[in-house]
Amino acid sequence: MRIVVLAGGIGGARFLLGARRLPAEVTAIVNTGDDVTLHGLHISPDLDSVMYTLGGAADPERGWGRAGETWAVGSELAAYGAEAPWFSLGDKDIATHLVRTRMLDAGYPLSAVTAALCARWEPGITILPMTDDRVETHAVVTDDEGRRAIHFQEWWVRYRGEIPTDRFVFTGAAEAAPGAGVVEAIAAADAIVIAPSNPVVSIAPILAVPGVRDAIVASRAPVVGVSPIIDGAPVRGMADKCLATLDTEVSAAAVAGLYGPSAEGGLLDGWLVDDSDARAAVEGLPILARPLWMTTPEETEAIIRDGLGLVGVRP
Ligand code: GDP
Ligand code: FO1
Ligand code: CA
Repeated sequence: MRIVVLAGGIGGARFLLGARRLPAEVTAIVNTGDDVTLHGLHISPDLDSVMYTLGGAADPERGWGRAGETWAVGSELAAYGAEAPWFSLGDKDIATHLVRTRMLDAGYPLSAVTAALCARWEPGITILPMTDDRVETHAVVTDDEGRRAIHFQEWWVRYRGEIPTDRFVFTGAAEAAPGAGVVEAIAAADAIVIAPSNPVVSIAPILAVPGVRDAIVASRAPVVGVSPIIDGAPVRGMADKCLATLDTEVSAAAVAGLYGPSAEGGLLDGWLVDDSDARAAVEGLPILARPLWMTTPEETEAIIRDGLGLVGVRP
């Protein structure tokens, strides 16, 4: 059995810890809109959160970066007044970005670089960047400096989303192609699962790469999604601030509405909500309520099994 998971960073990574336990070949298609170049280094936060988490090397409290990290290089950069002092780069993490950047500069696509990095971490699943092309999420904001677009990382880390925000744009997405293996994995899937990742800045950029959404709609595999919103609130992160840019309510049903039921040209054949959202309803969409807290990989596996069951797939 082959399962494809659309995933962002920390939420996606925790979800994949459960997916990995299934008797299935799991392929994660991961958002790269968070990618940023700083100090000449190509940084891929969501790919790294997934790779480090599944490799048992992620910092458990932060959810991003490496456990047991040290910060010598970052403090030296700050002492020079180098760019983006608000973005912390750990020493161990920097080694990843050095290898990635060198391989990209040598002409390898990001997908090949990711596979090379994963050879060390043995994540137990296949990790595919959504695209090998450059796509960056930018936030269109208005403040004292007027209306301007800032990089997603500046919006997220520097401003913590606390800045009047019109919308997000996925720069480069319209010209991008699906990453190596992405369309093939979707076409060969027995089930496609949308992780409880941020719908606006983690899943939407993946779907914005031309060809990805079409491949999912064309696939014979059923699609089931898991709500990232529990009891009207994002569990962690800033999905509420992100949803506000789309004038979308912070609710499990509203996120399902963004993806849409397959019966109406959308993606979903089933949607999992938490027990606290048991009254959520979307016309034409089978919904199952059960606890959605990803407390352990075992519990997360049970969530996924229930989701697959809802769309008639038994791994
Ligand atoms: P990021 O890229 O690091 O922001 O991570 P993702 O986009 O993959 O996931 C972030 C989302 O995961 C947040 O919006 C949360 O709502 C969601 N999330 C985190 N923990 C849980 C959980 O235990 N259960 C559910 N259902 N969602 C969660
Ligand atoms: N998140 C922070 O809140 N502060 C940071 O300084 C920071 C640095 C950082 C470096 C590498 C990396 O892979 C991730 C990093 N993150 C940091 C997490 C990242 O900004 C976000 O959580 C995501 O891009 C949202 O998915
Ligand atoms: Ca992300």
